Amino acid sequence: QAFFRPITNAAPPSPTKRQTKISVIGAGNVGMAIAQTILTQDLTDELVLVDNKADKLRGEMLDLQHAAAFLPRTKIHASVDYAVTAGSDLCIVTAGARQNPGESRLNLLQRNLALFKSIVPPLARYSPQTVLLIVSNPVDVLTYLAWKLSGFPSNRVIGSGTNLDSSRFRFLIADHLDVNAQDVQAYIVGEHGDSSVALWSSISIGGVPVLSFLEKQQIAYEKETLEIIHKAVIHSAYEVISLKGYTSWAIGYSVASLARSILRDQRKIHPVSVLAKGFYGIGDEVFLSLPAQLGRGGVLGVTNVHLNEEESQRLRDSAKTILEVQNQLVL
Ligand code: 6V0
Repeated sequence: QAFFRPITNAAPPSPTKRQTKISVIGAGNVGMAIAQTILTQDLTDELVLVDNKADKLRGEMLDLQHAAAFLPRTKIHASVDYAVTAGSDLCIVTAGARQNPGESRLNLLQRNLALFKSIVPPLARYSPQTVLLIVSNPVDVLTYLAWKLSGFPSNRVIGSGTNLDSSRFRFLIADHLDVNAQDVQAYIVGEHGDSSVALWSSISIGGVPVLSFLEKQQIAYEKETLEIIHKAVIHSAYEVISLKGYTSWAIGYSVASLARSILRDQRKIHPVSVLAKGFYGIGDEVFLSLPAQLGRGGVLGVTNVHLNEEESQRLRDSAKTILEVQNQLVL
């Protein structure tokens, strides 16, 4: 006897309602923080986890499934086999090799390249229409590699880039001025790393452009103070890692915000890593963060923010830094 008795004359469910599916590759600290934020924010109908450590993966899957009574209903699957990702709308890659003591960043990158060769082609094969969102570091170069390895158009390959750095930046400015970080419009662009660029000239709070306001009111501001805030942003990841061993919560929220903008077609602007060739005087095939509008098709466009001469130069230098690493890779 069935638990529910079916109602008579029921119409079948509408065939037009599409279910959304997100796959997260790498069930480590970052992948799991992203997965849990996606679940609590009800962003998908189906969530898939993939990792190469079968036991840990199953443990993480069960642990999330056991929260079912407290969460919106989401089907959660996990497998070491990429077939489980078939038909994903969004694939988020957080798998990464850990840096060995004394290992150079370049050597680590070379190992991550080998790893991406085993991850990206099957993702692209099982979900040819998916948007790829890369989180593993160094994120800009790995996003470039994912673009090459997938053969996807560049609008469907995105790196989480400086979306997180910009949130740290907005937090620090908000904290400094005692305002709400959501009212602070401020972008860090360029490399997700030491050569990132803070766009001071375009910062506004509640619609008030900050630097020109200070100048008009003849309020002196120290350039060093601005530099200290930017340096604090660059230093934040190192600080969190030295204190707790890894970063997770902020990157979890940061990537969930990108997933929402993409899957819910929010057309929201995020500083993320995109193919930068042709923008702001960058002539090379390099991925770095620019304020980009995100929607169902991935990257819809890049905002034409006004950069002053110093900011443009720093952005081109940042592109050069990434390119130098990229060119040393043996593909
Ligand atoms: P972690 O906790 O070591 O997790 C990595 C996971 O990847 C582990 O569970 C591994 O088992 C798994 N893995 C390794 N190889 C494979 C493979 N071949 N196939 C499938 N899974 C595999 O690291 P953590 O989660 O802390 O960090 C993951 C990555 O995110 C690192 O590269 C970080 O540097 C990067 N981050 C990027 C940020 C950004 O803003 N872009 C922010 C934080 C971390």
